[in-house]
Order: sequence, then C-alpha cells, then structure tokens
Amino acid sequence: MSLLAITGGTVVTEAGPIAADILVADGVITEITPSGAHTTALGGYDDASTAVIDATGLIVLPGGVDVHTHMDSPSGLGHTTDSHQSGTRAAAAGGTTTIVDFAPQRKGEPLPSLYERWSEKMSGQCAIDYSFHATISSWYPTITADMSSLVNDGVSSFKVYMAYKGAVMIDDRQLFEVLRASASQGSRVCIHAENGDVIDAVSQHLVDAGKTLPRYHKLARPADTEAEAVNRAIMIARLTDSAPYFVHLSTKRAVDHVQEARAEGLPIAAETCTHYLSLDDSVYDSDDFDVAKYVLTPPLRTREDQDRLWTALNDGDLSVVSSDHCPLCLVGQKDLGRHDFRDIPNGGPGVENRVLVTYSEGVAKGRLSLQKFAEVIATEPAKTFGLYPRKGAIRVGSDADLTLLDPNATTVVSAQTQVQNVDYNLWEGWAVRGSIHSVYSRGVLVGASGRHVGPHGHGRFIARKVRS
Ligand code: DUC
Ligand code: ZN
Repeated sequence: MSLLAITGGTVVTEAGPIAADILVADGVITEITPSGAHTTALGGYDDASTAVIDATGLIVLPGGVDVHTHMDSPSGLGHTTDSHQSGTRAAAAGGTTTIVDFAPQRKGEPLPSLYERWSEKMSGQCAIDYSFHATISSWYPTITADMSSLVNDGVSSFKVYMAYKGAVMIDDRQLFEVLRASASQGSRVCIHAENGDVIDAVSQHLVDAGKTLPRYHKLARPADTEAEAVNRAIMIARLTDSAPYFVHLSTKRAVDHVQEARAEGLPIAAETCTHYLSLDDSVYDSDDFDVAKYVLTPPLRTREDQDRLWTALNDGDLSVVSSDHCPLCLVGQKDLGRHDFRDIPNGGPGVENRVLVTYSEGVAKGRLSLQKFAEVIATEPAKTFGLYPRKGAIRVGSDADLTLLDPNATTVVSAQTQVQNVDYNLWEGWAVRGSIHSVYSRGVLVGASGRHVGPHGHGRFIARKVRS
C-alpha cells in the first residue's frame, strides 16, 4: 500500500478552508484530520512507508477540473497545437487534474465511431485523468438514439454549435431533438450559443466595407448575438425539460437570461472562461496583426460585462470557470487570416493558466472566497459532468487529486516558459499572485513548481454518470 500524508496546509474542503492534514492510501483520501491531531493522537506519520509532504503556508485545493478543452482538434486548415500528451502535461503543471475534452465529429461519422476514435486517441497519452464530450455537428437519422450508447459507455455529455454555418452549426430543429433526447437520457448538452447567421451577415458587411483586420473580429460578433442565442436555446430547452450547459458565456445580457431562467427553476448551468474574467475588449483597439491572438470566440467583452461575470459566479448563475483551451499558433495558423479576419482560426490557449489566473484575479483581488474559487475551478465542473464525488472535492473516499498553491509567491506568465505548445500566452508578462507548488493525481506527483513531472500516460479515462 502506498501512503501519503499532506500536513499543515489550509485545506479547502466543501465546508470551507480548515487547517488540516490529509492522509492518502493507494491514491484515495482516507482521512482528513485537524492539523497535527494525527501526530499527537496516533503517533504521527513518521513510519518509513508514509511519504510526508509539509504543506505549511500552502493552500490545498481539490485538483482543478477543466471541462472545456480542445486538444489536437481540427481548426482552420490545421489542428490545435497541443496533443493530448502536451496539453494534459500543461494542465498538470497548472494545477488541473482532470479534463473533459471535446471530441469533434467528422462529417458523416456515427457517434459510436467517434467514441471509439477519441477513446483510442486519448488512451495512454494523458498526464491526468480525462473524459470527453461528443460533439454533434453532422446529422443522421438515428443520431439521437446513438447518443444513448455513448451515455452507457460513460460519455454523458454532448456539444452543439449554434454558429459556424456550413461547418459545425446545427439548426433549431436539431437542437430541439438533441435536447429532447438528452432529457430522457439524463445526459447534458453543452451549447455554443451565438447566432451564426447574423454573425455571418455582419462579418460579410464588414469585409465588404474593407474592414478585414483582426480587430473587426469583435464587431463581427456583437454581444446580442450571444444573448439572443442563449435566450432561444433556453426557450427550446424549456420545451424539452432538458438541462443544457452554456459554454463560454461572455456578456451581461446572456448571463441575465440564464439568471432569469434559473430563478424560474429551470435546471440550467453555465460557465465563463478565464479570459473573459481577466481581459477586456480594449485589446482590439489596434490595427496590428498581433490582435489575432485575441481572435477567440466569443470575443473579449467590456469591463461592465466582466463585472457581471464575477457577480454571477458569486451568485451561482455561472458555476464553472473553464479554459476553453484551443491553442493555435500566431505564426503558421492565425496568420492564414492576414487578409481577412474570418480566416483566422478561432481560439486561444489557457489550460495551464486557468487555476492561477482565476486565483489571482479572483481570490487575491477579493472577488471570490477561497471556497467559491474551489467550487468554480473543481467542484462544480465535476458535479455538472458526472465526475463528483470521485473528482472535484477533498473528502474521504475521493481520489487524491490535490493542488497545492503558494499564496505568497508570484508567478510571471510567459510563452517562453510555458508547457502548453503554442507560440504566445494571453497573459504574457503578467505577474500573477500565487504559484502552483505541487499537483497530485490519485496521490501521484504530476506537477511541481509549474512543470509537469509525472509518469507518461498516468491519466485514466473516467466514465461519467448521468444527471440524477
Ligand atoms: N468555440 C469554442 O467553444 N472554442 C473555441 C472556439 C469556438 O468558437
Ligand atoms: Zn471551446
């Protein structure tokens, strides 16, 4: 039996932070005791078989759960630049111990084939535990029946796009059918809610007027294209008794729609992402091509929108902070859109930065309590996607997925030193409060001092439950 004790830290339990020691046996948390109690009452942890980690001065968090990543995923003419290996190593380095990746359906590909293909692709590659959502973008008559087969295999969530017509967008009838099927299965549907038709029209008008620079990405996707799609999807969800999950919400109005629906008792959940909480639309105020770094979708929004996102996290109307890690290099990928912003592949990196940037902007700036922080980066994503209580919480019986964060340190973010495989970083040069001291996945050290240190292919597929 392998034994590990993490002693003297501030442990963020579901009931709040406490001074506690954690005992781990064979990768599972077996005891959480008041700091030092074990030492005095039971003779300490100093038998040779127990590895003792002194966490004095450190915050011990449930390992991060990032439910929105795109590893090695088709984008533009190529693929996102992190493989499952490099991307999960970056996640481990940054304090995340579970990812739920998006598996993109090929044209005409039956969902069971997608399941097989993505399972094979991730198997043996990941540094941390993993699962995936199946994207539904190519319709066929029996597709909703096939959703059930994936749910039975532990993939209990799907993704649909209300934008990108001609590529991955589904129509309202298909959205209705997917939501209807999910309601009877207890699965969850992640919705990319933007009005794709309006965005395509606005984009065309911009280009016709000679506005082709990356800065026009922002104008091409007005805030109300998000709010309208969120509202429409809520109405369709209401007709089907389903429980949708809105990905990457960025605007005040969209959040208002979610809040209203939740207040009526609809079982809706929604996320925002690290970049919407920490960066704003002033980055688009330049004719520089480098603005292409921020061609991610939806675009960054105003400070007012940002304030609303923080409030909604505290109120629970947004319950998850994801990275939407979608790494695409500026050189060789984003520069395909040098002459037309519509050709810039959409997405930005951040799986490695999510935990620390959210800590720094949230806890260190007094916007989130430590407990709320743990909820939005770990507990709620785990609960929403059928991983809890095995993942997302520090409790007896849970996997010993633990992130030790040093609140007194500072980390300078840079693409030069990052693990994620991409040629820029959205927070380049930021001196963020805190550092990722060490990261354990099922009791195995996988991250230390912001680097990946774990064994190759340590991560396992986690079969996820349906909604209760
Ligand atoms: N949508 C996402 O969910 N991620 C990256 C880009 C996009 O459009
Ligand atoms: Zn995404």
